[in-house]
Amino acid sequence: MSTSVSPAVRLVRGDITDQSVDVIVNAANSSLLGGGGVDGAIHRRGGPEILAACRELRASQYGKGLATGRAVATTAGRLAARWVIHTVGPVFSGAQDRSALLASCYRESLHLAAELGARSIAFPAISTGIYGWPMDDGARIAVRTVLAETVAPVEEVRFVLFDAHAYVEFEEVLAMRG
Ligand code: AR6
Repeated sequence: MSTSVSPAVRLVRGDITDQSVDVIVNAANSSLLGGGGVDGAIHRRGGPEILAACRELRASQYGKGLATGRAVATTAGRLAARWVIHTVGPVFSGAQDRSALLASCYRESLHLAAELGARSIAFPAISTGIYGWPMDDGARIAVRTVLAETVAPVEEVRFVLFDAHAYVEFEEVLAMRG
């Protein structure tokens, strides 16, 4: 009999570019050509190889850019990871429920990581910065989505939270198991 288990979830306070994991997830935009926040930090620290790979993806498969909720992998350049998975979170809207798109970012990234053979993956709190998503709801969607997935060989999912507020929100949600 085989048993299917969700990956172990860990919370870490810090900078995602410091993490030693197989996959670092980037909160990108659909251009895939860089930006601020996590995106800026990953390209700065990871070096030009990542941007070159992104440009190639744009030229070959994503002429119009990567759609919101989707995920795509590149080299991690100089980062201590094997791959960067770029995903495009939704911009928060009070008028329209875009939660399914945010959940899709986590789900697609996890499944792509599993396809690559990754055992560990680090996520930032996608959409909770420049894209304006409230941290409590962003944390709920992130934790629920990850706990609902079975994605062997991924064994560890690390949420890397930049500040104390984000850490506390994720801690609360995780204590309630989503
Ligand atoms: N490590 C971990 N978390 C971080 C880091 C870091 N180095 N830097 C910021 N955060 P954001 P978004 C936190 O804005 O909201 C870019 O321009 C931050 O405090 O990076 O999805 C892209 O190109 C927040 O909680 O991503 C897009 O245009 C969370 O990470 C747009 O921003 C996400 O913040 C995407 O916006």
